[in-house]
Amino acid sequence: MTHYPFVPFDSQRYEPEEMWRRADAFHELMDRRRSIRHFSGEPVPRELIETAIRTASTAPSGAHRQPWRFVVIGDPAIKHEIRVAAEAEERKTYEQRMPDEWLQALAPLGVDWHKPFLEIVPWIVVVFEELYGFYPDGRKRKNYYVRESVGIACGMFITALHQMGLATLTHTPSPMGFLREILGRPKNEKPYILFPVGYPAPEAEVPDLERKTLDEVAIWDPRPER
Ligand code: IYR
Repeated sequence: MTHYPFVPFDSQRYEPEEMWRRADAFHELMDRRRSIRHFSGEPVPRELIETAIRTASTAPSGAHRQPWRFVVIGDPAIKHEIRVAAEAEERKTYEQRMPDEWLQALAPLGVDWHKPFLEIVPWIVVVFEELYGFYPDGRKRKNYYVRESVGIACGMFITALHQMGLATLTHTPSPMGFLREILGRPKNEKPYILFPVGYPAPEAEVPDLERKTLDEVAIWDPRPER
């Protein structure tokens, strides 16, 4: 096994004041991010999506395998096909597969099986996890921590979109196998999540949610009795 050559780390150090400023500004920016279900059909330049994918692809990954594929759909005919297939699965999910407890959990959010945004948005980005790769001789090459790696990359994708003023939604039409077929992806790739991407519709509304407080989500130096 050869090693990567090691090079000096191009680190960035800020004065304390500047660190506070950046930390607060970034938190304020991210605290305004919301999942949006009402999109505008206004076009979004392809280059912006490219840059968001480049940013996502800087995510850390198991053994640096970068086991993500961002499949981008701008063609209205393919978007239509995705909408029809997603709504068929979602309808079954909402009407037959979801237990009552799940339906009750979703009720306050006002979501249902209708997914018109899949045809309205300028871009759909379907992220696939690459379950394994291949050696040059064709043998399967294992990937590591695929779900974790792809999840992190997706978080960075959402962040990149928000930072440039675009909106998205983490949509998981379930089961998602139809996406591999419609998009003609190979067997070693599995659909992970679908992102409709665009500008929010001017009349878009979001549920007035509260986020958990820091105390609810962060635990410092716990010392359980042993
Ligand atoms: N995948 C469905 C259902 C859904 C599930 C959860 I958990 C949500 O937070 C929202 C929706 C859908 O995308 O509608």
